[in-house]
This record gives sequence, structure tokens and C-alpha cells, in this order.
Amino acid sequence: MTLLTRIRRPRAALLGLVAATALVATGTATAVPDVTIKASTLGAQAAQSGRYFGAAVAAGKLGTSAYATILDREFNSVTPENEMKWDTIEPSRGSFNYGPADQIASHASAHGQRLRGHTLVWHSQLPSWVGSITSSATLSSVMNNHITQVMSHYKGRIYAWDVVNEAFADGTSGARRATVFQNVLGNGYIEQAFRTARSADPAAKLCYNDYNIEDWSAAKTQAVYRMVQDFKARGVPIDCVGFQAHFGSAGPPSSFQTTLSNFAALGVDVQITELDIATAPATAYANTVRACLNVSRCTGITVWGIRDIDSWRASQTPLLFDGNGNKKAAYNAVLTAMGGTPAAAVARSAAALPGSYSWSSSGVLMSPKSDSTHSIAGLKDPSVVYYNGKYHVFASVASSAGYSLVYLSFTDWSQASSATHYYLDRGAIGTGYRAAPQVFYFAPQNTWYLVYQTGNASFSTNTDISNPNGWSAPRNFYSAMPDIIKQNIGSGYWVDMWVICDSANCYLFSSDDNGHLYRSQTTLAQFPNGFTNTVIAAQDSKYALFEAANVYKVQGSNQYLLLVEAIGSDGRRYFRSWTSSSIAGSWTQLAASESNPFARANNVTFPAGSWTKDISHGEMIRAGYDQTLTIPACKLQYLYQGKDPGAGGDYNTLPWRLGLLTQTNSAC
Ligand code: G2I
Repeated sequence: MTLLTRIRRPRAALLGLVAATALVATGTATAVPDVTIKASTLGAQAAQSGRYFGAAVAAGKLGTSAYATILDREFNSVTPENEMKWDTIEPSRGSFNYGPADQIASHASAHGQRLRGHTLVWHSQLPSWVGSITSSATLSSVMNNHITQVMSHYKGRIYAWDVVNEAFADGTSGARRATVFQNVLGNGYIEQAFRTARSADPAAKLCYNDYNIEDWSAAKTQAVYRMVQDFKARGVPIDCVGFQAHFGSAGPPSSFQTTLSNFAALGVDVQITELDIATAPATAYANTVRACLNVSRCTGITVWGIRDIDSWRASQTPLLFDGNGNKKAAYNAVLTAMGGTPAAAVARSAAALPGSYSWSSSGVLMSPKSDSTHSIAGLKDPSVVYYNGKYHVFASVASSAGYSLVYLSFTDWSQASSATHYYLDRGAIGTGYRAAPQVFYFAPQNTWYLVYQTGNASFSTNTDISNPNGWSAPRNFYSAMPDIIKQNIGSGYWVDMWVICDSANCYLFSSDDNGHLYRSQTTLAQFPNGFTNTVIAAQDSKYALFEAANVYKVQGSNQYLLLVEAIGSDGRRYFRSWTSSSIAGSWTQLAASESNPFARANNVTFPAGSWTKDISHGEMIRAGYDQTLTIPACKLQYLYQGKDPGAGGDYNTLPWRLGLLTQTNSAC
């Protein structure tokens, strides 16, 4: 394998490390303190369980800074309140007006928010030219065309569509509502709408959405349930049911959770799509949120507006923020019900991000698992996200034959050692030099990215992080090594590519094992293309700024944290740290020396036995999983590679294992 020459290698000799003694398995899997991450915003906290927290948004208010500030701080999903409705989007036959909805779509994409489409077929806000059609052939083609045109326009940008809205009658009849669609097309129109929608955008989730279907015993609920049951039985495409949840001050009916779980048991996702509660009692909100959290297929919650003055029922002050944009009691109740913590506490702790660190390490949590075609010496360079109730770990596997990638997942750290290792070279990622992975969800494209080194900076994408066979073939970020790297790399290696995005741009960092940290930039909209203008983001002597750089956003603050792996005077790996107020800014030392390191053997205790003296290439446990790489400000955890201190020999065959550091001097 020719590329092997580019892989970092024989530094053992170079650094005068002690020759290998017998390999001693000093570490065994040990219990690790379970640190629950507490976020301070609704979206970030919902993301902890793989859910979203959204709001209905009006295009005309995006320019109001009080409004947009709350939207972008708190919400990671957006539903256009009126802009995608038929009367706005196709006011006359065949003439489409996407302007207002496009404004919301671009805002969502620029801020990493998911988009829910609302709504394609609805009797209200329906232009009169549709309402007056009496020919079923005409209405059928008009409806199909509307669905196809609108969904095609937003294809790839919409997470879930309310395909049909409010098609059932109020009251106790359980009948269909007498709309023009029902009257002219008959009972088959909902099925027709869903089938047309599936062909228009096969990747979007297709939802039926309605109100007053939260009480399990209500006739309307039962009627919708029977329809979904019938659709699932006959293979009519339906993926989700939206419960609008426009509640009176008493909040949800006591059977709401039962209703959600009964629908979910039919094999659809359920979502709370338009939540508002008259006078916004804290308990009523908390009960609603809990009903969703208790149902694993309840994938997200949307409130129907941001501030009370934005609500369609403003006089009932039903939302989470008052007219001045202040958080109401209901806000804190919702955040707390999701396991989050009010911002003030996090802001204090962020301000107090300490200037020195102490850690407790687990024993070895993960070791290589060789199989018939992979004889692995080291498990290295872990990347990790917590998503949908699981840790997902990607890592390099090293052997004398070179480097490739492995994936494993588990529900908690005590299960890590028994997880199955999936070798990614079995899929489209292919064999050959692939190392140092970094995983994140790129929300604007609803896609997972795996970034890794191949000699170039490469990536693969996947819509399902839990499917190791779903990764695409490698593509390169650069057409060739940028000139500035060629000019500075000396005899080093181009390694450890790292992507992080803010609300406007994405940045690609890399190291050269020669004292330089490089940074390239593109816009969020252009990502993964357009990485140009590569600059030196930081430099020091070779071993003081070696490799494995990480850049994170610190939650609840305007701070970014940079970690770079260094090689100490004892030849052992350790981490130095810096902070900056922007990703492209200049970095100020935080804990950056051997005596005051970010993480080094001298500030780590090993209750399970000192299995390593190296604290080497790894990643923080994040507060979320998206491209912002947000980490909590408190109780930091770092998944790292370490090795038997006595081991030596060829760099590629060193016995690297993975362990977890937990911060012990957190002020919060
Ligand atoms: O009615 C509450 C919601 C029930 N479920 C479906 C949702 O789509 C619906 O949303 C509301 C919007 O919040 C209102 O903003 O739908 C209403 C229309 O049925 C919207 O009201 C309309 C007014 O009727 C129009 O006069 C006004 O021009 O809002 C328009 C834009 O402000």
C-alpha cells in the first residue's frame, strides 16, 4: 500500500521510547460515572434524546431581531406558519409563489434548523379557484400537481411534510370532514395524496396532521387511528402522525401518552406539531412534553409561535415567551422536563470554564476485535456522538497492513467492550488508507458526515448513522494539498481533518505533524464544497503543536475551545488547550503547558489502574451531534486513546485502546 508512507509512523525511535516489554492488559472495563448532559436551550436539550424542538415561524418576522434571536437560540426545527399553504403558494392555477416560504427555508438552512412542511392538502386557506372545482378529474390533477410541484421545489430540504391536514370532522361522528376534496374526490383522496407525495420526495417523512385527536377515547382520534391502521395494512405510504395539541388551560387529556404510543405501535412516528396551551400553565406544558419523551417514536415537538404576541390566539398568552421575548414559567418547566437546565446556571459555569483541569480515567473501555480479514493491533482516534439513545463510535484500526475504519454503538459505557465492531472497508468506503474519523450530523442537509484522512481530506455521507453499510464512497474536500501546507509540512504528514460550522460558515482544520494547524473555510450553504483560502490557524514547535486538533463550541457561551495533541518532554502524548470567541479568531492559551495541561498523565487519576501514560487522539463527548460540535460547559468527558506504557516498536502496531476521562474539577 503506497499510501502507507504518508501515515504517521516511526516516532517511537525518534522519541527514544522504551522498547516493548510484554504486553500487559492492565485495564479492564469499569463503570464510568454516568454524566447526563444538561443543555440550556430547548433544541439542544431535545437533541440529547435525538428529538427536535421547533417553532412555527412567520417569514415577515425574521427581520425582527428579538424574534430571530430567540428562534435561532432555542429552536432546531421550523414550520412555516402560513407560507406553504395553498393560498400563498399557488394562488392561481399553475402559478407558484415560493418567495415567503423560501425565506424561511433559507433561514432554517443557514441556522442548522430542520424544516417541517405545512401543509399540502387542507380545506382552509385554500384559494377559491380550488374550492370551486366540481370535476373530479380536474381536482385530482390539480391536487397531484400541487403536491408534486411544491414537494419537488423543496426536495431534500424538508424533513417531514404535513401531506393532509384536518381531514376529519369534529364531534362524535368519526366522519370525514366535508371538504371540496372529500366531496369531489371521495374517500380515496387522502391515499392518493400520500402516494403522490411519496413519488415526489421519497426521502421526506409523510405525515397526517390534525387537532382534537389527543384524547384516545375521542371518536375523531379513533377514526384517524383506523385510517392509519388501514394505510399501514395496505402499504399506503405514511410515516408519521402530527398531533396539533392546541390545548385549553387544563393541558393535554390524561390519555395523551396512550394515544401517542398506540399510534406509534402502528409503525409510524408521532410528533407534537402545533403546541400551545391557553395561559401556558407550567404543569400543563411539562405534562405534554413528558408524554412525548415517554414514547420513543415521538420524534419532536413544535410550538405554534415564539412569543405570545406571535400566536394566532395571542389574547390567551399560550406560548413559552412573553411579548417582550422573556422566558415564561412554562419555558423553564419544558426545559426541565426534558432534563435541561436554565441558561443562567450554564452561563455562569461557562464563564468559569476553568484554567486548569483534573480528570478521572476509566480503565480500557474498548479494545480491537480482529476478525478473519482484519488483524488489528490498535484501536485509535475515536469520534463519538450520542444520538437516539446510543453512543456511536467511529475509530481507526491500525495494523502492520495499514489503517482503516471501524464503527460500534452501545447504550452506555459499561456496554462498550461487548459492542460489535463493523469494519467500514466492507462498504463503499472501501479498503486502503482511511484514518482519524470525525462524525457529525450536518443539519442543513439532514445527513451524517464522516470526515477522515486518506492522504487527502475525505468524507462519506449516510442518512442513517446506525447503518455501517450506508456510507458513501470517499470524496475529497480538496483537489490537491493546498499550497500553504506543501510549503510548511516539511517531513511531516497531513493528518487529522476536522470540520466545525457556525451559523454562516464551515471550517476544515488539519495538522502537519510539523507544528502547524491549518484552517480552510467555506459557507454553510456550499459545504462540503468550496474549501479554499487555507491559512495557518496556529503554530508552535513541532512537538508542542503536533496533531489531533479538536475545535468545539462551548454551550451557553460565545467561546470556542481548541485542543491540540502535543508530545511531552517524557515522550508521552498530552493535550494543550486554547479558547477563542470565533472559530477563525486568534487563540488564547487556557491550560496549555506540561505542568498545567488540558489532559496529561499528571492531571489524571486512574482508579481502575494506570493503564496508560499517553493521553492521545480523541474527542470530547458533545452536548449535541450536529455540525456546531457543541460541548457542555460542565463535567467534561473526553474519549481518548492510551496504551500500555511498556509497549514499543513500529508505530502502526502499537496496542492503542480507548478510555474515557471525566472531569473532576467541574464547578457545576
Ligand atoms: O388555526 C391554528 C392552526 C390550526 N392547524 C393548522 C394551522 O395551519 C393553523 O395555523 C393558523 C395560523 O397560525 C394563522 O396565522 O392558521 C390560520 C388560518 O387558518 C392563520 O391565520 C391566518 C389568518 O386567518 C389570515 O387572515 C392571515 O392573513 O393568518 C394569516 C397571516 O397572518
